Amino acid sequence: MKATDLFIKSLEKEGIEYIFGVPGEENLDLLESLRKSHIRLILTRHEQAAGFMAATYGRLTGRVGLCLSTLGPGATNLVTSAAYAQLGAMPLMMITGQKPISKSKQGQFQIVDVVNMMRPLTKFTKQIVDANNIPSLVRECVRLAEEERPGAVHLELPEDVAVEDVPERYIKSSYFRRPYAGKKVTDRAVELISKSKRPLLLIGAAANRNRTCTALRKFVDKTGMYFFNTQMGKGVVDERSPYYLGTAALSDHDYLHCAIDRADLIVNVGHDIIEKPPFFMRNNGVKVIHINNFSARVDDVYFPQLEVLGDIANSVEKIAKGLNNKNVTSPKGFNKIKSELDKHIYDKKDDGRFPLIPQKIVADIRSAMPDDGIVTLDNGVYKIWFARNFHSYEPNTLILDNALATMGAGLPSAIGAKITMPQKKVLTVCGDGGFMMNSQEMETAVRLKLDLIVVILRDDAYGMIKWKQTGMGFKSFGLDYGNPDFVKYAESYGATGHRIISSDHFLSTLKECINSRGVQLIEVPVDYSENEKVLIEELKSLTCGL
Ligand SMILES: Cc1ncc(C[n+]2csc(CCOP(=O)(O)OP(=O)(O)O)c2C)c(N)n1
Repeated sequence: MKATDLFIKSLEKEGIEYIFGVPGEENLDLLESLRKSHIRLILTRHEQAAGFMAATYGRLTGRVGLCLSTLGPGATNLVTSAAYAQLGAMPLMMITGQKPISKSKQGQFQIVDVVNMMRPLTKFTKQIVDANNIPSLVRECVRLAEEERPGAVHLELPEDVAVEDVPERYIKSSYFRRPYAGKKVTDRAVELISKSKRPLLLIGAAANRNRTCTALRKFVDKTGMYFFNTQMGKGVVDERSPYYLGTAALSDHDYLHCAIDRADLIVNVGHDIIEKPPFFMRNNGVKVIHINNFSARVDDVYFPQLEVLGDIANSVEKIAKGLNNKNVTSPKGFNKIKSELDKHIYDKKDDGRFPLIPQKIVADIRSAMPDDGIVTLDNGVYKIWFARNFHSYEPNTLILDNALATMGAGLPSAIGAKITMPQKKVLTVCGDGGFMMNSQEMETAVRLKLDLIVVILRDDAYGMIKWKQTGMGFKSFGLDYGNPDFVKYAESYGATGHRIISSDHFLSTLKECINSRGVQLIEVPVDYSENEKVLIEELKSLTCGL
């Protein structure tokens, strides 16, 4: 069998549905094998975007997402997506081409040591030097990418290995269960929780798995323990719950921290410090129980006193059971704080201001999107507003990156989400800066005939950095730019463009777009004076006298 046929067949046996990518001449044998396969090639306009799409597929399904590029420049373009998947714990497999190992007539043309370039960004990276190893390497890559903590893996396929003739054989995945935490440690957790006067539950990214969501929803209902989440843990438990205190948009000194500072115990389910810290641990401060698949990385801001390691859902279930006959005292301490928090965060009167304020943009998107609709975010200051003000009702319905926090991922991850879950409404929110970093993927979305809503918040600047610049007391400098006419830009791709011209116009346009076919781009002028007013001035005078 030709090596590339064996490669593609091995991927088929792993259940791979899509390969996102930009082929180069070094991938042409693989492409020919792919042509004969039922795995669908999703051709993109940039390798980075292909990586973001594949990683998002991985994030939403728990199964590895695949992307493809050529050697040298194609592979270097995958670097950011590798980091995105690796830091964000998304199962991603990258396949890159390479010149023949044995002899090449092209000298060192386009040669970069891709395998080593990928080393700090992946769980595994290897050049295939013998096609006989393809079945085991594919299995090993899929296993590693999907296993907790999920992440990125990379295989390089040189042109001469790609055409080797090899026997057909496959390696099947083994049946396995993740190890469970022992009774001694879950009993210890039960004891700490039951002795605590003001415990709080923290829900992080690794809790965003089906079984864990179910276990946590039951845990909250049963114990009445108040909870907050990290940005990547949004939606694990329905945020309409009376026990939801908020999402850590900032690491410190936000309203939510008034509650966190009063807790004497934080039960951390699934947060690890690769995501921006939701709060800082301090010596002699709050105690933390770390419940995760793996041990905590110790850090100046995170040094838990107890670690419950093993399958998270199982640990949560065991602790819930252990708490059966014990009192959890949390509700008394936090109900007043919750109503105060809600008042400060959500009760911002919309005075019909135009350009729109971020709070209004968030509220309109929430009210227009169905409960299970998926919103993906690029990276900009609006991410803080979404973290604070957007209620997620279901797991993985607010897809944002608070680990690498890269710009440019919003549109590709929305495309990846729509391909993965075509039955769901998908909307992306991008700043004008982040959108323009991968806006070429509008063509991909239009070509694939996706129904997608692209909201661009227009402030003609790198707003997030402007906010930080102001916060640091510097004068405004170096962060303003111009933009294309986004409506015409959308139309030039065959998409539909809308420009918001008044405050009420946004919600009605959103509703229209959600019920329309094709790619709908909405340009929304945004008034970011609220960043300074609320996120700097108001929080500066926050005293937590709740
Ligand atoms: C690839 C990348 N480059 C730079 C940054 C640093 N950065 C974070 S937010 C931001 C500005 C984002 O601007 P925009 O997308 O317009 O959103 P806004 O904050 O204006 O809403 C920058 C430059 C980053 N996170 N990622």
